[in-house]
Amino acid sequence: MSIREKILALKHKRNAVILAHNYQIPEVQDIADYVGDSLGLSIRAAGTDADVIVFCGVHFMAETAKILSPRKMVLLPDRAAGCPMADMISADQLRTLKSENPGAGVLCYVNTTAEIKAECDLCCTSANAVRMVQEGLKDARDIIFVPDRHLADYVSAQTGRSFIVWPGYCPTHAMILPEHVRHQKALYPGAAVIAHPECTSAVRGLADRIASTEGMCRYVKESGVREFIVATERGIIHRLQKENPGMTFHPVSAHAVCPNMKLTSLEKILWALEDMQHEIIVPEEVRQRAYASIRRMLDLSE
Ligand code: CIZ
Ligand code: SF4
Repeated sequence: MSIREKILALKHKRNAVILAHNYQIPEVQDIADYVGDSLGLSIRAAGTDADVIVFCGVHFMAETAKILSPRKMVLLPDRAAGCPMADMISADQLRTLKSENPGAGVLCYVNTTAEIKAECDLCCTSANAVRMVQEGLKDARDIIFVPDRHLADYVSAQTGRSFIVWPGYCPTHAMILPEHVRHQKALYPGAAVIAHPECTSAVRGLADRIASTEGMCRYVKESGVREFIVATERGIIHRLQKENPGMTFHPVSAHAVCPNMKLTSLEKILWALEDMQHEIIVPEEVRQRAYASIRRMLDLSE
């Protein structure tokens, strides 16, 4: 049996569902039941009757799935797959920031640990952050927004609100420089530049469209353009190319790679299903508070 066949047989036996983030390697995306962004995947998983969720992504994403599906077993194929941005703020640091700014509304990006979500009023993704600020926190005099200072800067420009920010950032998106965009634009003058809000403002300023990963997948279909320079983690190009075979996608830089997202392989998915590893545990008290901040976001998204 091939490794793919072994995975599919075990998946059936365990009544498991395999989720892959848009930044995963092609083989992993291709074996998944669903490919998407962190929140979309967690919502899909909660809606299935699977007993086991194999989350091919990074730790905070698997935690988000567990927060939404407490009775399902959630497995992360590589225990070391973390998100440096999510790890840039600790719950103690956030509690200190809150005590320094009493009464401020607290908004967290989905790229945070369950413990951080538990300390917040509201969660957001890069796709709905503007709406969360405009609707969810419209009455807040001050807003603490953690942990991504680039996303905060983008949302601030969109909403006209200023935030109490944390100096977190995504190392992968920070590696994308304006000269990379200019270089690719010179090579491919007919291509539209799509950039993730985790990019620096200098890079965002050169983009034709700023969007989350799911937003990018939608935009390329609607834009009427057929060639794109993609300023985010380059793994997404596999999905973009698969869904739009007639179009051309250029990574903004060969180095726009998240090493954590590349830790998952077919072998590790197989081992995860064989040994039921590595199980994500979120203490129930933390989970309930983290769930509340996600629930408020979902209620505002409807
Ligand atoms: O929420 C996600 O999945 C991330 C990290 C990026 C995005 O834009 O989808
Ligand atoms: Fe974290 Fe950036 Fe990797 Fe996403 S691409 S998991 S934000 S380090």
